[in-house]
Amino acid sequence: MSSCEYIQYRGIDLPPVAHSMESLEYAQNFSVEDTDVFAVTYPKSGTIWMQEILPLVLNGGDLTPIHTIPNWDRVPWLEEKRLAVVVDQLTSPRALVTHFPYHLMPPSFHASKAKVVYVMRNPKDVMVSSYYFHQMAGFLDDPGTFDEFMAKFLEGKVLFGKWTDHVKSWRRTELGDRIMYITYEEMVQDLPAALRSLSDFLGSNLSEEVIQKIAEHCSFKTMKVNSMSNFSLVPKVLMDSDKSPFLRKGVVGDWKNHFSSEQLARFTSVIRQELENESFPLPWSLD
Ligand code: PPS
Repeated sequence: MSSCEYIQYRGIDLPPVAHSMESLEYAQNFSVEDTDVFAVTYPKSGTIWMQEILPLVLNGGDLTPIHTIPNWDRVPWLEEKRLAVVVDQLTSPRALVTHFPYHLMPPSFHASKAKVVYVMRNPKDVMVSSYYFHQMAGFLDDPGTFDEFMAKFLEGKVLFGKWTDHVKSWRRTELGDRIMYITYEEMVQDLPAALRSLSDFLGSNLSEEVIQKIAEHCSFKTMKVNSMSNFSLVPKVLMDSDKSPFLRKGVVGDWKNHFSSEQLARFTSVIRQELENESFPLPWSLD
């Protein structure tokens, strides 16, 4: 099994192709503005989908950004090296993404009124998506067998640590109406409805016509052929879509094609135990 060198940062492992100690320091010193909007996700929960959606919801449906700017520069990751390069080109209101758990957000975020869209996805599908991503991404450890990868996922020995720690960290009553929770599953089920909620949350006041237009341009099918969004501009040595495309299946419940009944029982028992004292509702059954 091939393994990669990762940067260790405050308890999490990160690939040096995207992150450096300087970029992480930059994130900590980043000056968050009140008008900023963060899409926050545990990896493989719908990050690039929100990177597609947010600029359009914020700009009234102008497609220029998704047709001319690669997603990593259009809606940069707070913790990645590219932010410092493109920060001056971002127009207000700025949209950013981050995989940071709550406690790693910079001080200026806490002092600001910036809004957060937290996207959560069924952890079983997150794990399956991540398994294939580890096969195609040359900068990540080989995942090994599905069973081996499941063990690493449940122990949190994967990028950005445990899924349960991440979702728990972002359940913050102090954020009040600055945070909106949405699930990948809701977006798959009814994207126009999800866009209406986002439009309300962000005060965009979009017409139904614009909602439908955004839904069409942010569909899996359209994003899969958009070179600004499908990572086809990335060298094959870093992302090999012949092994597995980044926009792989885009469905709910692919875990059913991968989990044995023993793996399902093990996975469910760990997640259930780690969420035992949490009161937030899960939109899907853990079983
Ligand atoms: S990353 O690496 O953390 O940025 O990955 P992330 O973007 O969070 O997650 C990738 C998964 O999201 C799916 N995806 C979509 N699904 C449905 N519709 C649209 N438009 C869409 N865009 C991205 C993508 O296919 C990955 O899921 P899987 O299950 O692997 O297909």
